[in-house]
Amino acid sequence: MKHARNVIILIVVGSAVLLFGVNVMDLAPIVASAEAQQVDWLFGLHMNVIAFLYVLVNGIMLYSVFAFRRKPDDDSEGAYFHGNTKLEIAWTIIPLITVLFFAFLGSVVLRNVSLAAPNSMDVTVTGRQWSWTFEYPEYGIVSTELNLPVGRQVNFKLQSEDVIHSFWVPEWRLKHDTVPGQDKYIRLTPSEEGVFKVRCAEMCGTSHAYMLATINVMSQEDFDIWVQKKLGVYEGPEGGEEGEVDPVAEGFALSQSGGCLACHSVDGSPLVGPTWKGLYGKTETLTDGSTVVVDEAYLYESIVDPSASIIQGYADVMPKNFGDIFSDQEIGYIIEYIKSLQ
Ligand code: HEC
Ligand SMILES: [Cu+2]
Repeated sequence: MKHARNVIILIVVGSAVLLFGVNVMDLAPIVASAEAQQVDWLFGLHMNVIAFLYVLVNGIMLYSVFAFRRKPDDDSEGAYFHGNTKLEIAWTIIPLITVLFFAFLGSVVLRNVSLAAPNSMDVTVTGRQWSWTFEYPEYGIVSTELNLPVGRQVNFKLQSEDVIHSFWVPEWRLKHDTVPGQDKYIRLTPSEEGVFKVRCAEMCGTSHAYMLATINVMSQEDFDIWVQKKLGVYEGPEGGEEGEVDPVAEGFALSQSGGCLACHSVDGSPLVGPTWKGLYGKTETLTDGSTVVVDEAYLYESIVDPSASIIQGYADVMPKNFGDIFSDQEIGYIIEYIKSLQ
């Protein structure tokens, strides 16, 4: 009885300390979606149960190791016993009920976070080695940044053009694979304005680590303005900074968000594609043996129609849809950026 009392005290105190620690530590990033709250609640409940079980198992084990260790002058054998039906039934039934209860809670949360809202907006997310693009069928827009109005549910359709990627936004508590040949759907309601990042959470080749895209969650008004600007029909007051765009800086930003820099270095080292350093004005040899001097027209063609001329020693793997993703003005900025890399 003395041992039972000691073990119970050990487990109560140990659990209290560990549960306090687990709940005080704030390891997760901020919560930026409506769904994240329920996910965090379920996750927290799991952590508490796991913390208790950890103390239960290790507490009993450590106590036994110390309390029942062999005494120096005692060479007798321990008591023999076999089986304990009540105990065995208890340690089968209790975990079974616990696991079933969590399965139930999990299915309730899953149902809640995947309910369709009446005004949800469709966005098609396409992953490819190594960039993301976002299509808004409702508006006829394609973008390399994910801009969304705060508070409106988004119905994401996830696709991949090549290998398995994973669409991951920690602040939204959202992660879902994109699988070639399949459409995956997931719903989410951004609840915080701000700038976040999409990361790829599935090792997908050389530049996997650079497969990032910027998310801007903004007010409905700002989103409407962005849509109009994208469509080229914006008539409101010109934003102050709009007049003084630095083409090279803009080109750099687009090259980064467009995923170009995952395949093209700017320091002279060849990656999957040729480096952009010193590219402008250089004479390139194509696969058919012919040569071409890199000028603006050639750069433009290489970007919108990469298959038209393949550089010797490289494969025809550059994405073919940059002409749809970028406006001619944006491609102009990228060309200015490439020209600046002498
Ligand atoms: C998946 C890798 C990949 C991505 C992403 C990519 N490229 Fe390429 N790019 C290549 C490869 C490989 C070549 C060489 C074969 C060819 O000519 O198509 C190339 C060739 C080029 C060339 C011609 C280079 C030369 O040496 O003549 C230009 C210009 C270019 N890319 C621009 C871009 C821009 C701009 C982007 C982003 C909007 C981009 N690329 C994104 C792989 C990529
Ligand atoms: Cu990826």
